[in-house]
Amino acid sequence: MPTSPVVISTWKHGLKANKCAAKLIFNKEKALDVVEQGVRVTESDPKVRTVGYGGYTDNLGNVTLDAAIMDHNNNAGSVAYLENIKHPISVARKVMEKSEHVMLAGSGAYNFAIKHGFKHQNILSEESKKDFIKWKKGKVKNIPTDQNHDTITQLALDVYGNLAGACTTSGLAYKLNGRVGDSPILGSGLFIDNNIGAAGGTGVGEEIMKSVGSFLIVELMSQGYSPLKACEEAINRIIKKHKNKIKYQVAFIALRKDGEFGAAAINDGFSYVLYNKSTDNDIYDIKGMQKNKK
Ligand code: SD4
Repeated sequence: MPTSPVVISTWKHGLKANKCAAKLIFNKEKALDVVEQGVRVTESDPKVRTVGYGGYTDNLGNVTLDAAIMDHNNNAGSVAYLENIKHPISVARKVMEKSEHVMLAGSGAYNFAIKHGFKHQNILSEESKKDFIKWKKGKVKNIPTDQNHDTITQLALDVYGNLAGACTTSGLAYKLNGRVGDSPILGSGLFIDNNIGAAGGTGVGEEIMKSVGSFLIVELMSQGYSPLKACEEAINRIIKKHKNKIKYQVAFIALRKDGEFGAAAINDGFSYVLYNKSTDNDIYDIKGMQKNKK
């Protein structure tokens, strides 16, 4: 019997990506193709300042991209510190399908992409260049939270009952050159177990990596936690480790094999977009779990 499809994406800006993915999944496309096509919408959008083309730079003025993709057969691919390629998610998929490896980084990832037909492209937008110059002059101290934590992570359950996920980001604005976040690290920014469920993260990657958040959530679901409770437990563990008020954001989304979903965040301000049999790409705002609000 066909499964009722579900697509869930992080952040309000995930709306366009979710709409694209929802259309594909409704038309019985496979979850893997759906999430790749879905997040490519965000990678192309220069208005989304922390994903793909138009993303904020690192501290040297370079746009460096991280991405990962995982399917229902436990196949995975990822790229880290990839420069001058517009669609890192598609390179990640190529790594998964055309190499014997899971992860490629830096110039190796770039050369692999070029070898497989991707075009060298300048992905530094005029706006990101101007912002970098302002930041260099000390005119920009902090990027507002809502503009600096918007990795797109998208999870999908297709009509065949299979799960897949993708996440893609330019990482933290003005990060130290060479910094890689959670997004390309399997189990941190993304994890899929087709027998259980899928999970993905967004926000400060250092915290997500140290808690191996996405793997934790899938593992908790395998122990009987609902997707919501599993996301809350992963967030709570981060909160508990910090005695002081946490000013930054970390958020997780989860999707179980049966279509049940959940999300949780440290602070207010996180939202996700959902498509399923009862919701047509509606945006849901999440209340932060931290008691001592920033
Ligand atoms: C990272 N989690 O590189 C990603 C990007 C993000 O706040 O969500 N930025 O840490």
